[in-house]
Amino acid sequence: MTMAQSKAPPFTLYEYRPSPFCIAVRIGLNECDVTFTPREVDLTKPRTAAFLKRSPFGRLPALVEHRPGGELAIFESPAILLFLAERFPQSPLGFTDLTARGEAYSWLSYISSGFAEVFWTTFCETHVFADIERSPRVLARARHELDQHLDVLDRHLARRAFLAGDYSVADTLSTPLLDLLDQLSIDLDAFPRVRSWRDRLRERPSYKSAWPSDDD
Ligand SMILES: N[C@@H](CCC(=O)N[C@@H](CS)C(=O)NCC(=O)O)C(=O)O
Repeated sequence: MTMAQSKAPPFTLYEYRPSPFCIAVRIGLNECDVTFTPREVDLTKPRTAAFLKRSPFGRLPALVEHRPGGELAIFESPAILLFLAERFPQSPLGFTDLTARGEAYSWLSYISSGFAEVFWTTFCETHVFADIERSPRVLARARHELDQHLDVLDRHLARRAFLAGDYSVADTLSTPLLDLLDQLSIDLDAFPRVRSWRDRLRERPSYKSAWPSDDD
């Protein structure tokens, strides 16, 4: 359980704790000061029919809001974060105006597609695939592309503290991915503004309380 009690209806987060997408949703819930029940799903076991109703492809995270008339289930981390931004407009995830909304949508979309794609290719080639599945050519190309993405991000962040100006859902989704950069031996000295951005994200209370305690 996390953060202070809120008046919001209860939520259940179905998660796989090491997943950066699940950690991003935890951070998002914390930003909204929402309490939730965590439910770890064992990825090695078949998903139950009840779970597949909530997340049709069996993937994590999935967030359920329990309402008097039934439940609302949302899957895909970007959709969950956008839902939280709309559901809790006064929270730091809420949009101040249409401009903020448009910019946050753009950056969230980019992080969840372009950035995540090249990031995962690099990550799988170095940490997930067995030796026989690895391709030095694919890895070299993905690493090169990842450096290009980081370079664009670094220049973008020269003029702003966060991706869309103010803190937004795009930063929430980025945070756990930035954490994993260390495992890819990426030298952030070459991208100092990305490093400062990551430091700012790590300073947020929502980040510090995103990891479950043993009591959870
Ligand atoms: N695009 C999805 C990705 C979710 C995802 O890939 N989750 C992984 C854990 S990191 C998962 O559920 N894997 C199990 C499976 O695909 O069956 C999101 O952002 O929520």
